[in-house]
Amino acid sequence: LDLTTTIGNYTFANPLMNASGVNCFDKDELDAMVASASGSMVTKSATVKPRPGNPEPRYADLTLGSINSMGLPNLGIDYYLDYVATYQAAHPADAIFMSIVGTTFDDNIAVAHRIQDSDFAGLTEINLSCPNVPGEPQTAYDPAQTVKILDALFSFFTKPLGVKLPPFFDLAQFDQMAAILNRYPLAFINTMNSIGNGLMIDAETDTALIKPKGGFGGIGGAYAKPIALANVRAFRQRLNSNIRIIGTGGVHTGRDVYELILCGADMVQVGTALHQEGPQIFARLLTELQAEMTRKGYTNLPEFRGALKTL
Ligand code: RRO
Repeated sequence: LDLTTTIGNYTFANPLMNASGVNCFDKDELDAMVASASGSMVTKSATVKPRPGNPEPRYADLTLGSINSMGLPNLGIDYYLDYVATYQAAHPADAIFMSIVGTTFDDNIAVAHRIQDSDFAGLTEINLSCPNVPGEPQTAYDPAQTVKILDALFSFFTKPLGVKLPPFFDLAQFDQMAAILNRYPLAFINTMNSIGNGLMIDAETDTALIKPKGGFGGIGGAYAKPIALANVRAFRQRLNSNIRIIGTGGVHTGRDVYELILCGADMVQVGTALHQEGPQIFARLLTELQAEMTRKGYTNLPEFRGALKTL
């Protein structure tokens, strides 16, 4: 079976990778991603300066998924630029992604300049959807702010760029956001980030499971899957065909990967399940994806990408 997939001029051996924030904080975690069966990887969303993130506990697992309010802990853009420079020298043919983020407009631009001015030759994902920095809204829920940032970015940024979006829930929101995104030479979008500002409660103590923001945090895992499928499908129906889609949300099995591709995904990221199972999950997902493709008579991804049937 041929599992290759492309974004821009980059070809990947298979569509699987981590979701930013999971298994990508430091060299040890990133090296484990390199050693895994994934087709690519992305670094933790990096700010100009290192950040410690929010007070703990700031992550909890539940049977159906996870809640997190990490608060953007990261080692700073210089750390990740160093890592990818070393990686590129050792793996010149295998492109990876860097995730960047700012907590202000100016910081978004400053961190993107650091990538532009570096030797990084992979893909950049600007995170417009972090739900967990106290006092800061999720950028992409504000269309005017999204336009302002994209206008500024594309005035100087010439490397392949994509945006990480939050989930949307109304068809008018998809229309509005797709019309904005179609104005820019984006290599890809990534839909979606965690579902912002959920709340999970301990049944014995009646206490919120995580500390930051009074217990509010981003929801991932199985809870997210139908929303992720809908977001991939809705954007694939609205975006220019040259904008690729990374599908993220609720992937635990090869069937979940298959369904995101059926909705139009070019690559598929794994967050909560990767955290729970470790990087060995990629080998399992590939085996299960291949079994599902064989069961349906497909030999490559384009044969069923976007081929969702409706009634
Ligand atoms: O670090 C986080 O709290 C975090 C980020 Br930046 C994000 O984009 N999504 C998420 O669920 N957590």
